[in-house]
Amino acid sequence: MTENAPSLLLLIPAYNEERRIEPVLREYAEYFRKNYPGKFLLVTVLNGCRDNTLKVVQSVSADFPEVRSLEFPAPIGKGGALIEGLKLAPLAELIGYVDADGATGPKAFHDLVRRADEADCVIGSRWIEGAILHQAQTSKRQFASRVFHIIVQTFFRMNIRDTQCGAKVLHRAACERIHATLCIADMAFDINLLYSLKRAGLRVLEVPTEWTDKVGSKVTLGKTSLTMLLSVIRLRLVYSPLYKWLGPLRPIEGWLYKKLSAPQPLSSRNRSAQSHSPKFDGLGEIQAPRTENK
Ligand SMILES: Nc1nc2c(ncn2[C@@H]2O[C@H](COP(=O)(O)OP(=O)(O)O)[C@@H](O)[C@H]2O)c(=O)[nH]1
Ligand SMILES: [Mg+2]
Repeated sequence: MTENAPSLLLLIPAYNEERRIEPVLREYAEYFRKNYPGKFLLVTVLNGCRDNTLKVVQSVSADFPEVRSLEFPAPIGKGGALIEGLKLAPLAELIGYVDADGATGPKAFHDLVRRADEADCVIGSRWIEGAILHQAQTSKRQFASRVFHIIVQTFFRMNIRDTQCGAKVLHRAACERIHATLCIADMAFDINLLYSLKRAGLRVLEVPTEWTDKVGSKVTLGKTSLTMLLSVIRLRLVYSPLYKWLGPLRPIEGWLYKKLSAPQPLSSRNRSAQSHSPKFDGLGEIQAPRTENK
């Protein structure tokens, strides 16, 4: 990495993370201060937290001004939070995200950033040679994620071994090019992002990463898996010629997400509604995403 390292915006979606997030933010801020020669900004994207996550983030911001927060009152989900966070893309040349629990450490994330000039988007992978995995997931969870992987490969043919690793980094131009196609608000957001990149003809590079499973996961096997399944089926249909005939089924879709207590996918109607007055602790008004392609 040269002195002219690209400016970097790191997003951390967080929901009720008061117990896990503080050491992660401090570790990232310290690491990137010491080891990253370019500009670095870390924005946590919170929504509907019922605990003190915001206060915890603010206490870290007091020590590290490069740590900021964006807060939405509505339950917009991890995907919804990232869709909003990615609107900050004009602030940096590279935009990435990781989980709030530190499953991807700062060095592992930096390793993805170092490879950024090889692709439009670089993603951490736990399932290719060279990955280091400190796995503590139950066998049920491992089984569910393998089944999900097979479904995703069958539907989307992306040939990506690990779509769900929470660490990804993309170039601003790639982000701006696909942003309008992002709509999945739940944990299947990553599929939406990767498939949009593929459809836009952009290159995704999978890089082996180091990953440590953490306790306190927000994933509940039943509801989260069903929601993700519903979202990938929906996404597949959105891109099929059948979609225009499925209008009458839309209320059922809405009902299913409601039953699963899951955030609704964004339509062109609620895309703008969702953006209502987020609180941004930091750089003033959020700039709208630029839509022009580079
Ligand atoms: N903003 C936001 N973040 C969420 C939501 N649900 C989960 N997350 C975040 O998504 C990330 C991944 O969640 P986690 O529980 O670690 O999932 P796991 O690692 O797959 O077990 C964490 O940073 C969570 O705080 C949500 O509804 N809103
Ligand atoms: Mg996690």
